[in-house]
Formats: sequence, C-alpha cells, structure tokens
Amino acid sequence: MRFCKMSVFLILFACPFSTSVFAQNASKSDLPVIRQIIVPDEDRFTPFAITVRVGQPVLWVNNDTDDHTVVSNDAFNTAGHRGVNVVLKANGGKFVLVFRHPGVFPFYCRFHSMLDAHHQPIAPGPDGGIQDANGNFGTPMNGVITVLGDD
Ligand SMILES: [Cu+2]
Repeated sequence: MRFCKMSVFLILFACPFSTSVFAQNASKSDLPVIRQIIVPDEDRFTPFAITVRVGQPVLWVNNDTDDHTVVSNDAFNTAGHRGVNVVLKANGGKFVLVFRHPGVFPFYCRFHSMLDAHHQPIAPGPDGGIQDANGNFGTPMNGVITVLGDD
C-alpha cells in the first residue's frame, strides 16, 4: 500500500509529463482549491470562519513574528482530526488539514486563548474575559471551519 501511494506521488509530482496527464484527466474545476487561514502580524486567525467541502485542503500560514498553534476544540469538533495540537512557527510556518467528512472544526491557539475549567476559550468581556495590560478586552485567538459534504 505504501508503495502504491508513493507511485501515485511520483506520477503526479515527479514525472515531467504529469502536468499534461493531469490536465487531460481532470478539468480545472475538479481540482480542490486550497483555502488559507492566515495569522497576520497579530494574535488572530483570518478569516475567523470558513466553509470548505470534503477533500478541500485548508492551509494555515503564520505571517506573524511569534509562534502560534492550531489546537482542535474537541468538545465541539465533529469534522474529524481530533486531538490536533501543532505549532505554527513564526515567519511562515504552515499546517495543512484535509477533512474527509462533514462537520465543524472549531480551533484555537493555546498560546493566545485563555481556557476555562472545561478547556474552552473564555469569551471576551468583563466576566472572566481576556484583558491586556491596558485594560482592553480581546477575543481569544480561535476560529471555526465548517465542512460540507459532497452533495
Ligand atoms: Cu497564537
């Protein structure tokens, strides 16, 4: 099985004729469009919420000068990839997920989200919210992906 997967990889990506073969067998609309979630030069994911289809890759890119993380919020995660906990390294760190069934994938950055006793990000606001040194309340660094089925 491993050999077969490698063979497919070699045919698609290493063969000098792969581009023309691929173009003949799949129209451009059949190719999954990669959706990006960016960490700009501040502690947030943008866009906050995206909708993708099963099989459509999601790419996180960290454009900040600090490390961040992508952690699945498994109390609400119905889209698979449970237990995700990865570091997005500063200055261009990347992480890709491809969802195989419909659901929602809420996630947060464990460096920049305060969690309550149930490991959920605490909502902004004066009652237990995140407050900076200047007294401003912010939003926990989190986001959500909605994954739609094939039909
Ligand atoms: Cu972060």
